[in-house]
Amino acid sequence: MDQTDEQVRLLGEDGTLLQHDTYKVDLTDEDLCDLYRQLVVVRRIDVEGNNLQRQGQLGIWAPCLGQEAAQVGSARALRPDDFVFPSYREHGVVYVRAGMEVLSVLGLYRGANLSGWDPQRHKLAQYSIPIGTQALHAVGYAIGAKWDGAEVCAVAYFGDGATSEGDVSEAFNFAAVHSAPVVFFCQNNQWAISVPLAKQMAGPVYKRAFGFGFPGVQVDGNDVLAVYAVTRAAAERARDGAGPTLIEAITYRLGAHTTTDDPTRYRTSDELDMWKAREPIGRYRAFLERAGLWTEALEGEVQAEADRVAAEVRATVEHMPDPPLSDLVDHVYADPPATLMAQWRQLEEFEAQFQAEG
Ligand SMILES: Cc1ncc(C[n+]2csc(CCOP(=O)(O)OP(=O)(O)O)c2C)c(N)n1
Ligand SMILES: [Mg+2]
Repeated sequence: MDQTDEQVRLLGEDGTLLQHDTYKVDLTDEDLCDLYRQLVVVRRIDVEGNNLQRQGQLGIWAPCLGQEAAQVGSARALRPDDFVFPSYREHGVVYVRAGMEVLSVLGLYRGANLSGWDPQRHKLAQYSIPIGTQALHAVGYAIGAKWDGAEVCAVAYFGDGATSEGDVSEAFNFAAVHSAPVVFFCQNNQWAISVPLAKQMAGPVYKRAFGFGFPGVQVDGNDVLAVYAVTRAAAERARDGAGPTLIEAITYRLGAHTTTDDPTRYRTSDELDMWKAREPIGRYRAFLERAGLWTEALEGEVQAEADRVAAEVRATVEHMPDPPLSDLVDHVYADPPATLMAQWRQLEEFEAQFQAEG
């Protein structure tokens, strides 16, 4: 992977399969169809997340609408023993890696758990809300794995806005100096809440890697096959001991930043329409049709699976119990300080009043 100005693409916007000298599609027909299922199911989970928030069942939701190919393609390229460090929008990564463990993500956004999954179970760290911090976590993990002689890589997912944080640059530098087996996966969705790309940077993200001493590659993030191929190569490179890679996946956040945000206040409908026309699932379906793999039967199976998952999401989320109040103070300190315990006792007394009132 040499420095290049080229954006890697394997699918034309009409679904035509493109030839590439370095990156090839080597998935079986079955895998190609399964990829479609995952894209459709992830979009459906995301739609349910939005709906459940609007119905008062979730406190907030961060939609991944439009970013399904970047997430599903990259996550599918990893091995079970690689370790993933997501930000807060990677529902597609979670679904591919951990299946219905994605329910824990909805629980997190409901306020019903504290990102309650065991990171070791699926080699998947908890969501990271402080922007960019997980890039450093991934590098630390990768350096440790290298010292242990483990043939695995760590993958850090972050956004375009995160690259304005010192943590991400520090992570790049540490990874380069230690030749850490890490893949930096930047989903450049053009916006950091209401801040457009042009106000964050004057050059493309992937080129920064060369300044730190490792390769960067830009990929069409709405092309699931290109994302898969580029991520697989970067992960193999890392596991082979050749060090980090920065992948910049060019995509677009079709939804709001979160359900608390109104993007009509800061971006034009023309821009949105342009990106809607480039959304990843229609393009991939067009590819399957051209390849003779799309059938009514496949569509029926995929939609039935999406319906089943959506029903499970709704039924589970609506019945998630409230967490115990003590979650506010548990898990914070091994030895809680007296001031915190005093506040906790005050809160208990306050709550007890209402219990007495029934
Ligand atoms: C350290 C830190 N600073 C500020 C915020 C508030 N914040 C939440 S999301 C966000 C924008 C992030 O944009 P980007 O990295 O492009 O990710 P995207 O939301 O587009 O996926 C900001 C500034 C935060 N969560 N953490
Ligand atoms: Mg962004």
